[in-house]
Amino acid sequence: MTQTSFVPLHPQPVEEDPLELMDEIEQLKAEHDAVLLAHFYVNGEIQDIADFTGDSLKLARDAVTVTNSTIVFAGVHFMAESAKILNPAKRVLIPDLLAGCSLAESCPADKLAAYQAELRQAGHDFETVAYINTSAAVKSLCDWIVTSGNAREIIDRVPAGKEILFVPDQHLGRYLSEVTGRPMILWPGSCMVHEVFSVQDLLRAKRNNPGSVVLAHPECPKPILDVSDVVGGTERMRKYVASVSTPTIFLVATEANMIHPLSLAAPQHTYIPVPGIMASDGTTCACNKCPHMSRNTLRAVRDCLKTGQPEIQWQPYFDKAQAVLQKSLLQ
Ligand code: CIZ
Repeated sequence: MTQTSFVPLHPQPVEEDPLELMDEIEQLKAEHDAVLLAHFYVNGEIQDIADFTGDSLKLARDAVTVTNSTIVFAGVHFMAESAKILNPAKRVLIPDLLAGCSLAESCPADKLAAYQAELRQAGHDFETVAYINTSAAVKSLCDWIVTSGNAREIIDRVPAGKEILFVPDQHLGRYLSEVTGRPMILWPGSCMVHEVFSVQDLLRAKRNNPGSVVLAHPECPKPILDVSDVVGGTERMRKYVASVSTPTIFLVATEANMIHPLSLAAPQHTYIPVPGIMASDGTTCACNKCPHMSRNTLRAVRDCLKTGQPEIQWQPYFDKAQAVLQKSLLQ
């Protein structure tokens, strides 16, 4: 009988010890004068070894305070791009260049420019407010940039006589229009993670967890927000749970990795990711995990520090985007 050796169809990457990877990252950071920034939506193990964690607003503000020559941004592309735009002299690395964003993809710069021209032609006198989840090319076409953390404050700065074109998240725009009382023309984009929550499952979860409190991100559609108790971005969620001392069950309608910083900020509570409780076999469903954020692995962080790639390169439209980002996030 001939001996055949087993060849896997797709070679699997060799498992690496997470603790060794963490040590290697620490060493490479020191060697390359690098600092690691991690968004609340990346894997907890990366948040644990980061120098700074937070939402886009906090991380953009942290990035301008660092003295290191290299910034590694564990997040998605538009976040690393914003860090580069605000720190042109620094080298900005992103662990995986393919870490994109469904919202940013829903609003290409050429389509936005055409729509703005159409609106002007039709006599609209407006300013364009973009959610930070947009490409730098889109930011360069806008008057203001908002994050979930500063949106109300920025919308108050848009002159009262102007209409507002809000891009790209229709749900966040609708919510902001309601809370600020400013009518808005909405771009029809949405986030693939926040779109998947089901009202039925959320109501069932509330019934199964008497006394629970629902935290929802304003990127969720209105029917979810209508049955939620606290609506806010990730930093607001974190501050909210920390302000409650009585152990509480929180049902969390946002990216599932957010449970990590919430548990660190207020370990006395129980956190249940909203879609997780609806899986019929009792396991956690992964549909509330952003596939782009998940590209940030310890191995990818290590490799980008080791090779200096992928690096965010300065683009001609960054100059215009810089002025908008600075006035919106730093002033
Ligand atoms: O602002 C951010 O970082 C995003 C995208 C969401 C949030 O609420 O933190």
